Amino acid sequence: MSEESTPEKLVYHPDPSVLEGATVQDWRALEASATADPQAYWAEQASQLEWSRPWDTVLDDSAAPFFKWFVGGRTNIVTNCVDRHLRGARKNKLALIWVGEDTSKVRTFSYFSLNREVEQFANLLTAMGVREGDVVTIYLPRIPEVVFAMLACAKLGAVHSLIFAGYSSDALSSRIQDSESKLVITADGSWVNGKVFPLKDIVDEGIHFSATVENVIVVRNTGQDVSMDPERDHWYHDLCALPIARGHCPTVQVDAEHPLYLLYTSGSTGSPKAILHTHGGYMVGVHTSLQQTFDIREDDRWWCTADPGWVTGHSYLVYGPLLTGATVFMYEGSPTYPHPDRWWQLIEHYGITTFYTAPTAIRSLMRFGDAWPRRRDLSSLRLLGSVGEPINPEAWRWFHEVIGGGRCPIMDTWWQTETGMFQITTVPSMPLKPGAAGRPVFGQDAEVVDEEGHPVPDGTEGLLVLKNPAPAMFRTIFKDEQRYIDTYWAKFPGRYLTGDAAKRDEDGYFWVIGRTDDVIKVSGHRLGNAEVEAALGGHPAVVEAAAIGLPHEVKGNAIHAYVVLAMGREPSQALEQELRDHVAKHLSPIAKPERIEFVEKLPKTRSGKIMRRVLRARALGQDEGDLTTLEE
Ligand code: 6R9
Repeated sequence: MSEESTPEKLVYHPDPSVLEGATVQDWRALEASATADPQAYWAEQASQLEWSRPWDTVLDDSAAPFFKWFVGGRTNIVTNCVDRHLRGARKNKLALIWVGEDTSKVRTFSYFSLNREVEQFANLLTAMGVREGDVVTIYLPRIPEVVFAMLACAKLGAVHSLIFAGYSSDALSSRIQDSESKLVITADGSWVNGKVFPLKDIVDEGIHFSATVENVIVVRNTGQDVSMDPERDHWYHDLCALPIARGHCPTVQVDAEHPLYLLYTSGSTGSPKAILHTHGGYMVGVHTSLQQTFDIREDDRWWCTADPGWVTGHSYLVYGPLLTGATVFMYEGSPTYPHPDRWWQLIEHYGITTFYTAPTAIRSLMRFGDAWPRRRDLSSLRLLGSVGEPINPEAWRWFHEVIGGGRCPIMDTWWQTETGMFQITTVPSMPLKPGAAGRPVFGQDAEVVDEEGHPVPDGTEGLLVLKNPAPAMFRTIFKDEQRYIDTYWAKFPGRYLTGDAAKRDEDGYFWVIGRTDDVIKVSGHRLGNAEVEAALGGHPAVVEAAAIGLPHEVKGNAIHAYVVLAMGREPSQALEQELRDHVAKHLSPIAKPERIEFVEKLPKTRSGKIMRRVLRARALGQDEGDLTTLEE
């Protein structure tokens, strides 16, 4: 790869070898034609997949911002992730290689055996009464059964709702209640750095007062004793031994707009919202974006380190790579346990070719020095990827040089739970700029605007908006259409408000800066200030709390909280620790505040809204800005 230096930034030009046989050869031509007619472009992409009935209309925007894609078309994402591969040369190709935290545990599945597992799971779901449109909650760690369960739901036209297996029982319970699901799929536990995280116990607590849950399927993973309610709880392996588990299970053909999944994500205010994705458009968008950006080849071994509980896991650990017919690599554990070379060891051992991870992980591994990766042969790698937050140029260079051996282009993919697929990124043939996500994907257009919605000059920071609908974009917020309109479409009608600040440069590359709303990305995980505040507020010593994100060297952002104590409670280190643990227990360990400061009162507007912006400015020693609305 050649390097060209400009005064403020570096540009990397792809090595000509990257272009040999690449999916996108002439990106300028494709960009121009997709921009000229996005619908024709998307129709062309959709025709690469299987439909049992072709669509009549590519995009129906008559009820915008409620968009419909491939209207009249019928398909199922599983037809395209699994079934179609069974009819060709991929039947005996490896679909999934799974390695446990104990790396002596390895399970592999060809597309043929993946299908057998999915059919079995789907037969069991059918026997438990799961029908088209029903919501099934999945609370599983990174084990093969999470893939089987997701695909089994989709196969039947049921809607899965995954909950990150690091969320607490309170978070689980509110999501189950909101989605009214009758079935929960979980495991006895998950391995986290050599210790068991007790998933089943958390489920028991979380559904204790649930009015809807009738059945719980429990996958044996960690092997410790768990309590089983004989009426409600079923071991997965016992169910698999039943005759009903056997036999062919047809893939239900659904309308393109049929719901595929709900995924709860944090917003600016209140409780998490359920983002709704559908079969047809999502399948087309995810397939196209992965194929183009990571130029998936038949012999690739694709590793996306995300957890299935986040959108990256949905789109690019499970659905995307299976849609492209790739071999998915999945690792149960974390990158630094038991040693900080675990990932590099796995790349070497399994010959990973394409590796997609988050800046926070790169920064945390960088701290351990070059010796760990240098001991490993990483020459199988061909392409690298980054997601979840902006990647700082220092981490980019380390990833590029030390992990990618200076030869692997890095695709920095900007997107969101809402967009379902990449929206701003590069393809391997484009020049790269460390720290810039790149250009809007083909068929998309983006701009940076001021508070009034006027585009700002290149190089100026402003609000990032997307100008076109995209097939993989969410359709609505489940049970809250008004919130869907208000949050994303009301500020600048006709344009999608991303919630991020960005700059565009003179080459049309977008540099994403970070969230402008009350959402914090902590180690790439999306959390809401309000959720952390609610968790703190649940502790009897706390009258009021405010949570903000402050820059952190490894995590990108870390949570800092300000707490007003109840009468008679004294600040102490022990209490600070107790409150941090309280958040870990009642929301998630990933949400544990870095620091808690005890204060007499919080800065508020006259109408009583906490001014987090003021707290942030104070903590960073910056100008506090306009304080005219601050109460006396
Ligand atoms: C995929 C995912 C979305 C928010 C998004 C932005 C940040 C994601 C990024 C990035 C800079 C990138 N973000 N990718 N920022 N460069 N390549 O992370 O979805 O969890 O919904 O978060 O993540 O702030 O608005 P989600």
